Amino acid sequence: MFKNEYLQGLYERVQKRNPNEPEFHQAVLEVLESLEPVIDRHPEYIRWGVIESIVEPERIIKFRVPWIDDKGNVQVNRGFRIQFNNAIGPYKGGIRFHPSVCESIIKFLGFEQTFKNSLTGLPIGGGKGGSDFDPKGKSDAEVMRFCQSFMTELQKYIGPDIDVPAGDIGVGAREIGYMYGQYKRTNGYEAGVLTGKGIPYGGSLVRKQATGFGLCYFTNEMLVDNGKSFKDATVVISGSGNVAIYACQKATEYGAKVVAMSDSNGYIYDANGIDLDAVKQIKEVERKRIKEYLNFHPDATYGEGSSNIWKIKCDIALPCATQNEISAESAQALVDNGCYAVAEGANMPSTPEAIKIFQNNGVFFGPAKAANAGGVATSALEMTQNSMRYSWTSEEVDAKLHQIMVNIYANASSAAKEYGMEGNLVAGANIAGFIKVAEAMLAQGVV
Ligand code: NDP
Ligand code: 2IT
Repeated sequence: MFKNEYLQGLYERVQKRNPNEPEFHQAVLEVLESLEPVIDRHPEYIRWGVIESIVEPERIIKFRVPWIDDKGNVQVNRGFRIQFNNAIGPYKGGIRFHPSVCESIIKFLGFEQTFKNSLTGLPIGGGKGGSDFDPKGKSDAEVMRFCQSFMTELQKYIGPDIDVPAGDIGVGAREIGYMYGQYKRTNGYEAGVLTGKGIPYGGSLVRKQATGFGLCYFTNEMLVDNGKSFKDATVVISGSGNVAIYACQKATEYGAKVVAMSDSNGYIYDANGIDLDAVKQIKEVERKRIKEYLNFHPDATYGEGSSNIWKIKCDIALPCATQNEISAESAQALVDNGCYAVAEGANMPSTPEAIKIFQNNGVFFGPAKAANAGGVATSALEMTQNSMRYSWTSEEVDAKLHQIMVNIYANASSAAKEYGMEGNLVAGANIAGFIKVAEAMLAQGVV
């Protein structure tokens, strides 16, 4: 699998040490593959065990989260926070509430977050957390009690200069608000301990939009660099949550027509272009299923099965739902239908086989670590504003976000070129993200 014997051995050790964690293995394999040319030039990374250390989380916190539902029954969930790497700044990364959450998923997310955060150019380390709690169908009061119990334990381990959680799947402004309230009850006022807060109590303008907007800023750079643009392009976006909604908004502002969105049950297709106000009403206000879109637009169509969205003909695909949502078969369908660009809003949405199909067919491919870094970058801008006790305007935050995404594209592209893999942004993002963390680890002493 690897040309380099050391990397082969290391990958086998990672598999053995972390049994039954396929998502974590997948994320590590992709990074290690990108590092083959790097360690030829930097034997010190092996000599000083830097790569060996980087694949091992600094700390894994795993805890019980008991809470009481509306019927008075005790429910018990499991909470996680994985503090992966703080070589360049406090641990930083989202919290995911979804029934599929387990150690493998939080570990892959924390691992990738380390390199993503490095790519932003801002001083943030990598971490991730979550719970197997399912917010779907729960009352606000149940979500509040769950968040309070979750934070009662988590607050022991976080702080504005230690570890700064934020949102991810199933965690938006409502959940962040409840968790922040509980943190304040236990520790007193500390604005910078969480990001993605509501605007009235220390949140940053544009944080809500940042991942989706940033994805489109990145994609625009990638398209323009290859003689294409969003203008008049047909776009398919999976998911209909935070990232998908604001990707749809920005792609449309760039002149594209977004024709399909989805949730975990199925997808909607609207040949006239998605009516985003309807999607926002269904998802952000009513918290209902995407199928409800037909009540707003009876001329649109609904199909069961979220992966069928990839069979729709499009120029550009923006996967914004979840890991491994694009299989080899879906990737082939996209290629066969003439799709020429894919950029990942979700974390690790393309399987390794899908990525190979895109790369072998000349599809411009923007990997998650680079393409979706706008969310965490704006979280870091929220931390900055909290520290300054000051707020920037929307225009100021948006301009900084835009510049960060332009820089990420430029750095990932130039790292790919420098290491002989021009155009391969997977390798470029992994290498550029890795080198900064590796140098920081070496400089600070490795043990
Ligand atoms: P949301 O909870 O707001 O939305 C998630 C969307 O994805 C929903 O439409 C959901 O459908 C769908 N989805 C979730 N799980 C699955 C699944 N197993 N199968 C099919 N569809 C699924 O989350 P976000 O928009 O915040 O996150 C989406 C992705 O973007 C995730 O991969 C996240 O890690 C990543 N990301 C998020 C950032 C952020 O700032 N929020 C930053 C960078 C990356 P349903 O409602 O049916 O569950
Ligand atoms: O995957 C991600 O980058 C996020 N969920 C955002 C993390 C953050 O700290 O804003």
